[in-house]
Amino acid sequence: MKIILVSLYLFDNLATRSLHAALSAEGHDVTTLYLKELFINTMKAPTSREIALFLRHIREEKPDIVGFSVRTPFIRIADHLARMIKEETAATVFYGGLYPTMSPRAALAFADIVCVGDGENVFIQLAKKGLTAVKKEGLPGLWWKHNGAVNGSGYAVESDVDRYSFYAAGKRYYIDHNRMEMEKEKINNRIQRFFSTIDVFTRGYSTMAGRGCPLHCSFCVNALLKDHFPGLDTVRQRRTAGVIAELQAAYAAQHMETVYFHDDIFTADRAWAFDFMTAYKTAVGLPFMINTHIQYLDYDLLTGLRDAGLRIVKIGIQSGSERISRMYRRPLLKEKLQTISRQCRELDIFPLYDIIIDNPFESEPDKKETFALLSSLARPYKLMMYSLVFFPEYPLTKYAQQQGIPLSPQQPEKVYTNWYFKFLKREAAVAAFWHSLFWLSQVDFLSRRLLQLLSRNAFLRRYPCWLKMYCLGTYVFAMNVIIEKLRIRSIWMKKTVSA
Ligand code: B12
Ligand code: SF4
Repeated sequence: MKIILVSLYLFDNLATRSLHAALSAEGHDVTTLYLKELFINTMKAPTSREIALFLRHIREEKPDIVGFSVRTPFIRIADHLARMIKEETAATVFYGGLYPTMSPRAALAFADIVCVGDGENVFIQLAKKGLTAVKKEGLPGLWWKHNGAVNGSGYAVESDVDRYSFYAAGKRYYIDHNRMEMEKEKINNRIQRFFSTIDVFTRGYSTMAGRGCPLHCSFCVNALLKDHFPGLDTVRQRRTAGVIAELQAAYAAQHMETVYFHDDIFTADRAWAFDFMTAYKTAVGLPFMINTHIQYLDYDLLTGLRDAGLRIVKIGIQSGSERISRMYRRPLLKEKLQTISRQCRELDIFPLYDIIIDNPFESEPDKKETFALLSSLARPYKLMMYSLVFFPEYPLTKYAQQQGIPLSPQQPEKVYTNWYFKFLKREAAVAAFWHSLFWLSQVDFLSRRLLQLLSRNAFLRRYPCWLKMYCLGTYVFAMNVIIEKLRIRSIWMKKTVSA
């Protein structure tokens, strides 16, 4: 069967890579079409030329199925493309990913069929037996519409995540900057890459060593998945040997310089993490990055991971306020965070901290607490600020609706358009003041004393544009970007053992 998989705003999408590998292994003719790359803060809608390139490719290839991987922010773009594909070709449009998993009925407005849950086995069965047969027999996780009524049921869950690899060789096309190329390196824009966070000077390889998260924060899909699908294993960890084999195959083909582990919490299973780091150090030995939460981190883990090649650790803080952290259903553990930040400095591990802003429940004292926490962390670190998005159905969204809180004038528009914090957006003076201070807290060459003085300045609080201009318009911004890039480059370049 001829299949085209579509990834929106994410070259290197792990979901389409896993599906590509699984379907190719079954002998299908699979291509992945990447429409636009993710560049936080600079993403724009596809141009008419990019859409034309996309549609022309689909018309020429004449696939049997076009499978879109859809996350909520990109549903409008997916729907637009799906409508055009159905008008111009005979292909079946198949949606999978978190949007149809959360809202299968809404997803069926434009898709012919949708997948709820993990897609590998569902897609394999569909491609093997054909649509008519699977509709007749039923297939858990496959939903469709017939005469206006929604058919299908259930959630597809892959308990043996070792069965599939994220490494997929095969045909890929990348569309961005009004061009289509078969190699993503040919299409990347150097200026955008310079401003991207971590992969500036290196060839990185993304993967996951497990799926799922032991926590259930109220603004995250993991809370919802656990409510919707009871019995779903909290974390589905892959076996060490499988991950190592994948990385070795990828290295043989791509000679990557770094590895990004995108697991929600890489260190969720401590025993597995120790087992993995020993094997990784000898078999792979490339510098790597992980995401984690400090509840799942300690000095022994950090030391072992550093020895195996850990260079960058992404830690979600989200808020320094106890009250807001309770609302987010997350342990805050301030003192542990302060200790871990010092240990990262001692071990030469570079931390990236995530913070959520624009929460309508947050008051000025909450923001002050966040600033105090950021100011107490050992530098260097990089701060990633994300504007809170109330995704449909999420526990925090339901809570806000119950409380009658006006989410924001742009909601729900923001769900589909605003994927990130824009520094120069219009915001209330108090918010602008504290957000600028958050940003400044990461700048190494501004003393903590100076930051404290700024935070008490009534003039700046009233006219925070001066502070914002200071963040952006002066040498502080430029210097910080340059120092940060040089530092991240030097961190990545420190190899553990030669691979
Ligand atoms: C890793 C990750 C990232 C990485 C991606 C790295 C990479 N190279 O792929 C990075 C950091 C780049 C990233 C970026 C973003 N992310 Co993110 N990310 C995740 C995370 C932690 C895991 C996603 C993942 O890859 N899982 C592994 C794959 C295999 O699982 P999967 O995606 O669910 O795919 C399976 C099924 O859904 C299904 N499936 C998927 N596609 C298809 C297609 C078909 C046809 C079929 C049949 C099945 C199918 O089968 C797949 C295999 O089993 C999730 C949280 C989570 N736990 O899910 C958030 C999450 C997906 N991210 C989210 C967001 C908001 C973003 C950003 C918008 C953030 C931003 N401000 O820019 C961007 C958007 C990027 C994009 N264009 O999609 C949200 C999406 C919310 C929503 N309701 O859709 C999530 C759910 C977190 C949250 N807040 O709840 N992210
Ligand atoms: S720790 Fe991160 S991935 Fe896990 S539930 Fe919370 S926000 Fe989601």
